[in-house]
Amino acid sequence: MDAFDLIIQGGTVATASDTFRADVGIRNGKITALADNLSGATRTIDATGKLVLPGGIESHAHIEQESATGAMTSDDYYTGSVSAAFGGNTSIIPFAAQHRGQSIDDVLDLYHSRASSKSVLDYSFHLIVSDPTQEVLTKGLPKAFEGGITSFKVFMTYDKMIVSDEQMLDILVTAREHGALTMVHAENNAMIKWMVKRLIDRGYTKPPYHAVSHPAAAEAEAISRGIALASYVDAPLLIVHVSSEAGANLVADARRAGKKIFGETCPQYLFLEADDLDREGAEGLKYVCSPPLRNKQTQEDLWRHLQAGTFHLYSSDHAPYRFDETGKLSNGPNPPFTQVANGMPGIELRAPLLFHHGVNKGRITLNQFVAYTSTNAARLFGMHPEKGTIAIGSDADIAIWDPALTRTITADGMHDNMDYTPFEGHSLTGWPVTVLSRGEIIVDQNKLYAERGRGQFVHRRPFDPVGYSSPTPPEMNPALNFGARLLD
Ligand code: DUC
Ligand code: ZN
Ligand code: ZN
Repeated sequence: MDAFDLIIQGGTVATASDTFRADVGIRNGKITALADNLSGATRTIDATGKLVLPGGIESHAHIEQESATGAMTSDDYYTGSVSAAFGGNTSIIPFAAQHRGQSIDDVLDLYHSRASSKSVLDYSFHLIVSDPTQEVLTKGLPKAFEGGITSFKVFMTYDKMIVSDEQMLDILVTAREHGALTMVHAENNAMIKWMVKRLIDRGYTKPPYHAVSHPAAAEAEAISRGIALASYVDAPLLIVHVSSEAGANLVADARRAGKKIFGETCPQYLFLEADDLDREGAEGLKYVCSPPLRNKQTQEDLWRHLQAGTFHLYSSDHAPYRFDETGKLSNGPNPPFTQVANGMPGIELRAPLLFHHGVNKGRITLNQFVAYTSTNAARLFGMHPEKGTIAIGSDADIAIWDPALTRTITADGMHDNMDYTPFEGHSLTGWPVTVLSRGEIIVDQNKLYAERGRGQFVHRRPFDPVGYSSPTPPEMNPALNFGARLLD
């Protein structure tokens, strides 16, 4: 019998820490050898001149998810995962959203059923908690953790999703007790609503006013408050989709102070800008997302923070709504900015954009690229080392990249269920050409080989705070004799 099912020969392997020449031997879906000149396989892939990287882990995507206003994303778990695979990803962690009145059990049953029959990639979910009743805090969330869902998101804005500061403290403490990671959409609801009203009252309804109504100050206030709440109960907190310099500075300050605060930014804040909202006719609606696009200076500020290590994650925030009556135009051909679904697609382009603008332009190293697109997510979300690296014993989740391949982005060339891409016409060098999931070739030379529903649920471990110690005990400790175990 052959020693390996598959050998990837002649490539350059890169992990979050090292770059080296090695063949990769795969057996039973796992990496079993890394060495020069491996032989004895049923099948070989010639990776000469190519990069052999851990498959990407897309940890922020909205797939087959209803928003609070009822809008359904255009991608289901099939098209969303296929698009992710063509972008070099091998795992996805979309959101399972609780809307008020729903039990956590029902939410998870629904999302498990949506994903299991369709996803071509391995998957998990972050739970969105919008209704933290006693039942949810004491039964629903603990059961979700036991079921391998060890992270969830809360919103500090949107009337139908927002949690109060008290509710957020309840969730943070519950998460801390179980070893879960809380994620937060941090924007100040009152500041946004106040400005929205003033704008609409004065007739400012076009897409650019979406950005005006969601100022960086609203993000900074909420990030600052989120950090204060999490620090108060000594719980870890991940600030998702940081879009402003003020927000990034707050994350950096908290990290410098040794707090268990983590940050994420997204391609749209590095590669697009608020001027895109001012495109001809209704085109600007394609660029409405929250937090909104900022300006060129902010792009530079966020790059600086990415280079400096402020952020752990770089995620697409894929939130696909088509440019038709099922999506962006569901309230007519020219809706005011308040009546358009928030979000844009990007799951397929996340990693290629960072490769081109980051690695090729010398802004980040190849190893940082691997960390941002894969390893850090695996670590933060309890999937490492099965996922997120190339090591003996890890799952053979691998993306083989051609660093010299240049392609121009078109909506037609994407594999999602969208009718536009906000990156139309951008030319990028460096693309994944072959993608393996647990040793199985699922994408090769622009062709899909994956069966619908082949993806497996990843039962994630708790968030591991080792190495992220907090320097001071929480101020509230003395008052917590009644429940000290919550903060032990
Ligand atoms: N938050 C997200 O994370 N994505 C889309 C819209 C939003 O508010
Ligand atoms: Zn959000
Ligand atoms: Zn999102």
